[in-house]
Amino acid sequence: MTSQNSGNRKSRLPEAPATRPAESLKQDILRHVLYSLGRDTERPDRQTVFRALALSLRDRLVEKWIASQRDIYSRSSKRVYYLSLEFLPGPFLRENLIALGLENEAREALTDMGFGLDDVADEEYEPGLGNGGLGRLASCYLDSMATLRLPAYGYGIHYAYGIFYQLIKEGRQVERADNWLRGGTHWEFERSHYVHPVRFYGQVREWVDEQGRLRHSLENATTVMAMACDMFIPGHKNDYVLNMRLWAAKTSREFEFSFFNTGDYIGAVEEKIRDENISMVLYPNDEAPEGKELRLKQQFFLVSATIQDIVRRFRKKGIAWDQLPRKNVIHLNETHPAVAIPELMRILVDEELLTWEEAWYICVRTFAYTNHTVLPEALEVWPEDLFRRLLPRHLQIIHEINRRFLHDVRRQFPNDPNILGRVSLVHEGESRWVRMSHLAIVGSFSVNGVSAHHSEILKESVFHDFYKIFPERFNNKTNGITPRRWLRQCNPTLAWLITEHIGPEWLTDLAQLKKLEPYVNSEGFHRAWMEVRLRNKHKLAEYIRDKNGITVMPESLFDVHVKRFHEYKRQLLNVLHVIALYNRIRSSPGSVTVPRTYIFGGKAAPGYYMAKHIIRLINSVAYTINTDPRVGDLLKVVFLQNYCVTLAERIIPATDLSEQISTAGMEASGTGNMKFALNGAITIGTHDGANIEIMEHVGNENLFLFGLLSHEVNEMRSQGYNPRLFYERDSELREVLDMIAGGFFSPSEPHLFRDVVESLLNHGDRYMVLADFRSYVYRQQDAANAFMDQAAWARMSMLNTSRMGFFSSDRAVDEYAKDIWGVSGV
Ligand code: 6GP
Repeated sequence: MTSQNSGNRKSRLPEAPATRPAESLKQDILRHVLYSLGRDTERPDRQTVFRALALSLRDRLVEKWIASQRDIYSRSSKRVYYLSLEFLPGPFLRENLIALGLENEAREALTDMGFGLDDVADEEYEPGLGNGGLGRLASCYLDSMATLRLPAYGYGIHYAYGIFYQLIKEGRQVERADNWLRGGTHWEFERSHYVHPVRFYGQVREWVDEQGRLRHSLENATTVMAMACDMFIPGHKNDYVLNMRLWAAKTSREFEFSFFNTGDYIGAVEEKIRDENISMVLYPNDEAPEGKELRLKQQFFLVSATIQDIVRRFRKKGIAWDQLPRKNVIHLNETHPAVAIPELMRILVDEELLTWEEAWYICVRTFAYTNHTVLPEALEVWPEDLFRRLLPRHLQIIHEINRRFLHDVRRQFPNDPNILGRVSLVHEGESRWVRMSHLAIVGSFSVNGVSAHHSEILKESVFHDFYKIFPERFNNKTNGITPRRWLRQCNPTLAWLITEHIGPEWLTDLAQLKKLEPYVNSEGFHRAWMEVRLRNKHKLAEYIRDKNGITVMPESLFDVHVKRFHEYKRQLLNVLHVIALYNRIRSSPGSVTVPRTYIFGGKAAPGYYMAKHIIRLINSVAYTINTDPRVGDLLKVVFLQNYCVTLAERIIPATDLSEQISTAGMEASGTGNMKFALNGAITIGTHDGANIEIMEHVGNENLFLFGLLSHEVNEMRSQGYNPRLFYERDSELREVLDMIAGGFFSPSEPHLFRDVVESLLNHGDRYMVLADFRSYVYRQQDAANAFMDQAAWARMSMLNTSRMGFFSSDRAVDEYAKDIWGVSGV
């Protein structure tokens, strides 16, 4: 029916649009298949259809982005710049469809073309531009900033290679380059005419200008260009889109005529390759980055290009520099971009000719810093020599910041001369190091931790001196996760069930999940809830069969430990318990009544020997157990390779028990813990990071906490912790450790895992695995008992979901906006 022939029915029926959204989407897809991708529209393959759909959505995103930018500009809003060396957005297709409200239309359009939306979505290869928690948090926050319509920009690096692709070969982790760009990008705009010069190396020239001022400039610097690549982040059904701008390195020579004139053509090309290396690869974390010149270069590359962008936008306003903090806030995600502080000082003092005092006044009102770790080895430091060579002017500025800071501290604490050495921005000893966290604290008006517990630890121990100096700067912002990706998208059937009962408002106001509580006693709801969960488990079981060739029982307890591999996260504690269960099954077959499927996943930094070794141990244990006929269906152990956002989306909705078992005091927050609980998994965890707040929200009776508290960890250590005592006292533990050391799981290499046991028994067990073993085993037994009562388990599961509203990244970002940034939605 067309509108022309609708006659007088027009008044009764809503007017049909010229083309239905699904039809217009289909036309766009076909247009992109032909004109953007150069393929035949008759028989496009799935990958082509995926790309064309992505391009069709990008069209819609860019329109909304332009409109959103105009809004920000016309309101002259204060802007938030979120600087992060890592973003881990995951695949975009489903998320963008949901945000744009086009899921059904896309499904219809694709069906029309003979494709299924799920198959097409599976064609997407995610950009792994982050290591783990920190990068994923940055992406959740961008999603919330867009949903809250904040005038915000994400800034990062367009790495050509993201986090490595992990293969498990013969039980071992093998790393492969992650060439995420090989199929081209469909979501971004490369702005090849939009570049900033970034200058490294060279010498500082000091001179006196005509007005008698002492001036500094950099001579003989090497210049690399930063080119913007923009990706769009839509808010949830609010027509608002913000920008994640990622910088790619380009040689400056292409921007100079001399490139074509040079006599040394190959030399020039080599220089191009060297320059463009800057954005080539993301550094895997956990490895000591000291001395990695390229990493420091990356940090400055991001910072310099971003500050130029910020300053360019600010200049357009034509207002005085002292208004910069009123109009902008620059958020430092960890210390990785902290060189932004001396960089802004340099621009204000050296280029804009402000006095030091004027410039510093602006800086400390512009920057805010989030700390994400208390592990001493992860607190960033750089050798002073390297700094001097790469960024000579910045080092001078850091020294001057430090001189003035220490002068003030000396006056504030005249009776504590040792404090100066402790808080100095430069560690002075045999070798000299620039301490990036000290720089970040001194140069920011706000310093926050990422869970209540973590923020207290910062004040009480890690940054205690700074807390005495600047008490007003310290605050807490407990992490959050976006419910759009981590419930609506990854668990659509559960999301649908929830919406059916309480309406869709929870998607942007997660506290609404509370409204589920009255249904907790409804039998029908129980049944539906558990059916959805079981269906999710069936799907994961299929995936496991496809990928690992292992058949697992969907009805068994899915006990899941997925996250980066690090000793403090204690995957080792988990596997010790798995072995203990195995022994119980072998020695008295009736003693284990709840069948379990253990699922592990996660990457270890390529240079982290012990973490990789633990991966190998888990795979060896898995092999032994899965092939032992006495075990049957009672116990299965699965290691899923290449844990990433896409895989997390498969695993989380199918999890019964979520392992969050870090040594107390070591996990700053955790965000995986939140994703699992939101999807109705029950946590087994330590009193650490955000686990503590999860317990406060869901109720102590709806999760399984165990183990030492962080002050007990410290006390035990200071009293001289002796792991051997635990070994000697606990025969079950002893048997497990003796089996590992004796080669039970590595018969062809009996000594293979001896060093794992030695790290526990003879090298101090830094992560208190043995101290927590017994209470972990007890809590695991409680979990198994609880699982036997499926109705009670269902109740716990529903209560977890319904009480997780606090952990939305919307709440977290709203707190940042109000308490730190001083911005509101446009
Ligand atoms: C992580 C923390 O380990 C994790 O506990 C937290 O949830 C996450 O950050 C987000 O805040 N830290 C990192 O990934 C990291 O690289 C330097 O810290």
